[in-house]
Amino acid sequence: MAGGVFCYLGLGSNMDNPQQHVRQAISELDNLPHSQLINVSPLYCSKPVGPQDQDDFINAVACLQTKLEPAPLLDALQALEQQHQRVRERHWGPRTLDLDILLYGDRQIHTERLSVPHPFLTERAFVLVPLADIAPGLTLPDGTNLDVLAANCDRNGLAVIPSRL
Ligand code: A4P
Ligand code: MG
Repeated sequence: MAGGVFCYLGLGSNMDNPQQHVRQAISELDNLPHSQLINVSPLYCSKPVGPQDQDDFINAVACLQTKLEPAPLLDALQALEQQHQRVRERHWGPRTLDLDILLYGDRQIHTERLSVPHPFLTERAFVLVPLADIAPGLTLPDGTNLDVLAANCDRNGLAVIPSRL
């Protein structure tokens, strides 16, 4: 597949072997229709943001080039979450797989289902650091420099998981 918009997706899991959920989701993203997986950050271990009575998370960021419009892309990502038996019990609670659209090219989207760029993108080290790994020098749609945000964020114990290779 040639062409399409470069999107950045956040992956997160803190249930039932989180590394396996994230690694499997990466290969599933590679198989999405009208899309091509371009790059993936290392996996990171992060302390939960929000409720603290839950396990640490595994997080990563992937770059996908896609011809899917934002709403069909969200549908496809939510279908993948369902394949991972995701149950929505409480907001920001434990989950087997969370797939967020962080950036969709340089588009700014505000619909009932979608806020892009992701509203908490600039506040979360577990997003900023892996995003800066695979998109150094990126300028966000509001003109902010990603590298500056990533360099200055509170990492709160964020740690890279050594590659299995
Ligand atoms: N939605 C709106 N914008 C987007 C977007 N850009 N990407 C809507 C994806 N979905 C988007 O999401 C609820 C609704 O958000 C969706 O139906 C979609 O229409 P959800 O995944 O069902 O619920 P959620 O994930 O609990 O809520 P939310 O607000 O998406 O939470 P976040 O921002 O995903 O945060 N701590 C660590 N260390 N690592 C984590 O990954 N994740 C969260 C969840 C909290 N704490 C964490 C982590
Ligand atoms: Mg989510």
